[in-house]
Amino acid sequence: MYTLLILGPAGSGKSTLTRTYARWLRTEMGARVYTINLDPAAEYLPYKPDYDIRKIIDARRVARELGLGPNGALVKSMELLSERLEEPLSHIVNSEADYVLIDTPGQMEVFLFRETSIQLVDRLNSITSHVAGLYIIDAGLIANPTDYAFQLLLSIAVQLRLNTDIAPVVNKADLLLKDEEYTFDLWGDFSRIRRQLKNTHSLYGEMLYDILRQLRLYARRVLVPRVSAIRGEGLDDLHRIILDLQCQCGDLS
Ligand SMILES: Nc1nc2c(ncn2[C@@H]2O[C@H](COP(=O)(O)OP(=O)(O)OP(=O)(O)O)[C@@H](O)[C@H]2O)c(=O)[nH]1
Ligand SMILES: [Mg+2]
Repeated sequence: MYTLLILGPAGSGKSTLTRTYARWLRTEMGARVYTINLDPAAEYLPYKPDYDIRKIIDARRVARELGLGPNGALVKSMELLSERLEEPLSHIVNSEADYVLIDTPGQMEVFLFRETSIQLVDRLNSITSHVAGLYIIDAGLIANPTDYAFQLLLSIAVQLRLNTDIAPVVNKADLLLKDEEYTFDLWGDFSRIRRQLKNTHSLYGEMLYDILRQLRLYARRVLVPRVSAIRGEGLDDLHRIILDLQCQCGDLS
């Protein structure tokens, strides 16, 4: 049983990718897939999850009952999730699925910065054979090299935080221009971005320049797949990278 956490900033396409990749795994791979919505504040989901946390924790109800604002309610919901983690976990065990896709909360920081995310990963590691994550980068947010570098930096930060392999994935590839300047090969892109940063002569540029040098050493994946969750494109490449994450051979090509 391979568990995949779908992580990323608000609106990057986590839920749409959960829907599309689950469908692809079922139809193309004949895999048994179990989808989980872990966002207690989700108003609308583009798919029907097999397990929905809102059945036991609904952020809007928490807000009403405790007189909290939207963020306060989400924080409280995460505390409640920590207490009731065994419930979704028992469903995962019983599902006997090949792949478990966990669609995480839109407010990424509320999930990541709290103990809940660490507890979840620890428990998933004890009940499933492999746990990894995707960090979804919104193609609409990488118009310039520093923005792209910053997103890659965040994906490493998430990897550090969760102590789990995380692969960055660019979603909404349908929004990328045809003459896109990135190669989506980290080695090539890092070198190019660093060259550009070096010429900016700003403290920010210099910092990022140095950080990128380190980043090259720690990036778990070299190739960044580009997908369009809405069009269902790029899923073969995505799947290959997800399988590679399982490989313990250390080959990052
Ligand atoms: N153009 C384009 N839009 C997309 C793609 N994937 C998702 N979207 C759109 O991006 C918006 C957000 O998609 P969601 O799947 O809800 O994103 P999310 O990360 O789950 O959002 P939150 O959970 O609210 O943080 C929706 O309007 C989607 O239709 C894509 O591949 N291409
Ligand atoms: Mg979502």
